[in-house]
Amino acid sequence: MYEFNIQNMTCGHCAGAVEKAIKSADPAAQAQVDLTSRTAKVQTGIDPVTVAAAIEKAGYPNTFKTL
Ligand SMILES: [Cu+2]
Repeated sequence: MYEFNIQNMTCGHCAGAVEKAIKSADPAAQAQVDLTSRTAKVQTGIDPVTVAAAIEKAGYPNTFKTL
């Protein structure tokens, strides 16, 4: 499980775009996107760097840590 801190995620549309980006990187990922804290908790079996890159490519620079 990883927690991503996501910049520029300011509305429901952004949260949807972030979730879509996560799923595009790993269709099997479980994602809980939280707009208020601008974070996403993600359960994934793939390299989190790949997930981070997909989120960034969608327009949301981010950092992540392992939970
Ligand atoms: Cu938005």
